[in-house]
Amino acid sequence: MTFQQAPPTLGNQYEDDRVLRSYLARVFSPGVLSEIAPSLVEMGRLAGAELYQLQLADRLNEPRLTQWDAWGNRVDQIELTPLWKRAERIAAEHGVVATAYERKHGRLSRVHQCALAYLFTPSTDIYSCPLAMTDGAARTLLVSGNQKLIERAVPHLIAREASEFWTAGQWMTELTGGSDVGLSETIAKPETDSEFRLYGRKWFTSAVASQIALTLARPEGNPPGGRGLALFYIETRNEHGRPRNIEINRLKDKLGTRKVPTAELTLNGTPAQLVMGMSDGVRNIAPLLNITRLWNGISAVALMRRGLALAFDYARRRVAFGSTLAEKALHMDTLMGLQAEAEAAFHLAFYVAELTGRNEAGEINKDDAWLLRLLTPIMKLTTAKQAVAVASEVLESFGGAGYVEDTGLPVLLRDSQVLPIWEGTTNVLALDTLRAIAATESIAPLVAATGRMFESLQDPTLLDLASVVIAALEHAEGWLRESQTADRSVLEAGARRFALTLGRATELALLVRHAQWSEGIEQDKRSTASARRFAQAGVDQIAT
Ligand code: MFK
Repeated sequence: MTFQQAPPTLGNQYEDDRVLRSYLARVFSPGVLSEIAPSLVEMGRLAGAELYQLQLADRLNEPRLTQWDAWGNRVDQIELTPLWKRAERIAAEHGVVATAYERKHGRLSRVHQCALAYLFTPSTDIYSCPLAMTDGAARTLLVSGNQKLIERAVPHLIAREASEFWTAGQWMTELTGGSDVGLSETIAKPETDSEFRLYGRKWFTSAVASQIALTLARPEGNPPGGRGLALFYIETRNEHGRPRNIEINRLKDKLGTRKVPTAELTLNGTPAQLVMGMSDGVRNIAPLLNITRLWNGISAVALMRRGLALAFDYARRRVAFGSTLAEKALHMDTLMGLQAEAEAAFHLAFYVAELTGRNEAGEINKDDAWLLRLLTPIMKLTTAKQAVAVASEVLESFGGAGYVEDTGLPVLLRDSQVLPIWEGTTNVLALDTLRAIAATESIAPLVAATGRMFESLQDPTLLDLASVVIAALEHAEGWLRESQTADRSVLEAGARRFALTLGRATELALLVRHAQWSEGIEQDKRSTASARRFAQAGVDQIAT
């Protein structure tokens, strides 16, 4: 009766993260890295200590909706949990959105911001959801050129003072569906040229406590379909904190992301301003989709990293059959397989962050712009699938403890499971991959980009792994050529396998490039080991 199991613990989540630190050392100059390092050390400290403890203590709390006050007034107030209130303050003060817009380090500011988000996310129970939408809304407004709305909202969306900080919602999904957004039924009735009132029901609106939202609605008389929708800006509450002709009907009872107040809404004459154009709402909201898809990928790698940090720590503490789990070859073989998946996913997510930063800084050429458009859905769908698989194995690596709620472990799996669903399911994004390729009808720029990644390879193992990438991309190219001449259904049926093949091949290419650098500069062969292990799990998914 004297045995007591030590729980897993976390250290500084930046200092302990070999993959993040090695990557940042490659992409940043030493001078810039020393400038940004204090922000990362501090976020790593918070994530491993104060926020993690608060997260465990907050485990049973959930947001609460109060629809009526004691005197019969409709108030529709949302009370967030203590963890989320703290997370909002920390996110603002540490610039988890702002860093990307302040551009202190040019195009690499996006990478710095994603590194902050990566550290922050796993200890804040998906507070990354409102932050992703806030970031996406800022980007969408800036791209829209609507000066009035830019001046009104963007300073709040990127504020560092918590009292000034606003978050944004992205209200797209209706009862007609979350994927086929063109079916949306919400109607916009004009009051002036730019001011409208919206009438309709939004069925799945995440983070409904936000101060503003971007949404789609059909101006009266517009044709059906995505082109007939227009993009609108809403300020959700009046000066008394009451919803502006918005009824919050209920909060969703979801498998995971339980801290996120996801709601069903009725818009009953909600005042809204036109952001740009009286049509093409789907195209105009695309910058928001692409930013939230980037956040989805960063969150996927962040959750994988958290699971593995706990699993590796626990392996050193847990004794079974005469030694610690860390001394068991089979246990460590299992964890190293997961590590390889997480590491490969990390490099793809951060590569898309690099491309996003270059695009935002106006420093991108035509081929890389195409690559960004192609790799954003591919990265989102590939990393999301990896996150679910890794989370499931992480729970198993704890045995029964991984299945018990008050260890704080099961939430990793439940929260990961949202990643392939929201922001475009795997199949919808696989079809988006075909849409992205339509202009070139080939993947030649991706083949050229991976070829450039292999230019300085010397290690024979890495050269072998490069040939795995080349073979997978050749197979994918051949399949694309053949399928383009066949019935459209052939192309669509294979789209998921095609997209996953491109995703895994690009992950391997990036990992191989990094491994060569790490061997040369850091004398570290761990990335090479991960690359080899990742390739063994399979890259080419195409069925002929
Ligand atoms: C952890 C953090 C993660 C963040 C959490 C945020 C939580 C938010 C929760 C949610 O709100 S989830 C709901 C998110 N919804 C989606 O992601 C929608 C999924 N469905 C799609 O993405 C469909 O593919 C789409 C709605 C875009 C299809 O609609 P349409 O009307 O059939 O689109 P169409 O006609 O193919 O494209 C219209 C235009 O948009 C085209 O341009 P053009 O007008 O110039 O021809 C497209 O090229 C363009 N477009 C579409 N997707 C694009 C894009 N452009 C750039 N990037 C894209 N991704």
